[in-house]
Amino acid sequence: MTTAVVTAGLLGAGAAPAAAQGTPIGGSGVGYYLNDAFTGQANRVLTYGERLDDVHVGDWDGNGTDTLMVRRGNSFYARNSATSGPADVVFSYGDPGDTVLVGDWDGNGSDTLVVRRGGTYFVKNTVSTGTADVVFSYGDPGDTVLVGDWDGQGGDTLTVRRGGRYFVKNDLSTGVASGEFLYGDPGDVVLVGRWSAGQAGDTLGVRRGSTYFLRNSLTSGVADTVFAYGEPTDTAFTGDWNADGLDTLGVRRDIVPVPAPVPPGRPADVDCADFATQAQAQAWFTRYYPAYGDVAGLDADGNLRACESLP
Ligand SMILES: [Ca+2]
Ligand SMILES: [Ca+2]
Ligand SMILES: [Ca+2]
Ligand SMILES: [Ca+2]
Repeated sequence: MTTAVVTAGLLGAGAAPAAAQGTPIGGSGVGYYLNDAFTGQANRVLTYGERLDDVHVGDWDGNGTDTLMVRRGNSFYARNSATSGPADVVFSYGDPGDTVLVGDWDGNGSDTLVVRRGGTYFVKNTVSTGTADVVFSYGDPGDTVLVGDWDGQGGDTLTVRRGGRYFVKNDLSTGVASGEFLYGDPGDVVLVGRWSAGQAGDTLGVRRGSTYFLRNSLTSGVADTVFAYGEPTDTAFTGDWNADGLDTLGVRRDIVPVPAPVPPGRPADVDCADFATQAQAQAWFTRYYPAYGDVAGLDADGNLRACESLP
């Protein structure tokens, strides 16, 4: 691997679509809080799957928005909208114990799966059942890898992480890294995304508690954007929820699952005075919002937080 440092703005501002992170979200829970901006407040709230599901993020239908996919064994359940509801696509790939990564391996704008076995990667370019389209090798079998469009030329490739050191590769072939740099601390939780319009491809961010430090180039240096989001116990992930080409944050939270099925008919009318706390009002709102919208008028300003005047 080379020791060359990747320079900022190498390729200028590209129009490459943002790519979701390639590794599973991790964590547990059925609650997902997505934010289209680097602010503290979610603007999309949904539930999906079951609390112990393995979950991936990607643009399964190539329409520019990233959404969720649940994995159970070697079966995959993808939904194409960032709302609560059933899977749109169900298929099988690999074996139940395989390590799976998500990316746009052929650069056509839609995300699909790679099964990783050691240092060998089995690429599938459609979200469908079948055999691998491409097989390649990279790095060492024990390496931690990140997926992204590092050069902004379209198409996701791998970066190997060893502690706080990153080895970027811009094609899906065996060979030396294209660049190498240091960022953050060896133990940091790392996120991948295209955070700003001025950067060509994907770069890194690190998470410490509920604070996020985003860097807009694949170089060593201080963060360009620092913000707080969610709770330290949340599991964080990234994606482009609104198809504007920029990746932002989402968190997975272990909320009390929505009782299923939602009772038929319009739920009994309530107002903010019926709840002692904002959390109680929010629980009611979260339960009924997917099926009925803000039927009780608890969210006057439309930010998906109910009865914000309550303690
Ligand atoms: Ca999509
Ligand atoms: Ca693709
Ligand atoms: Ca690329
Ligand atoms: Ca976006």
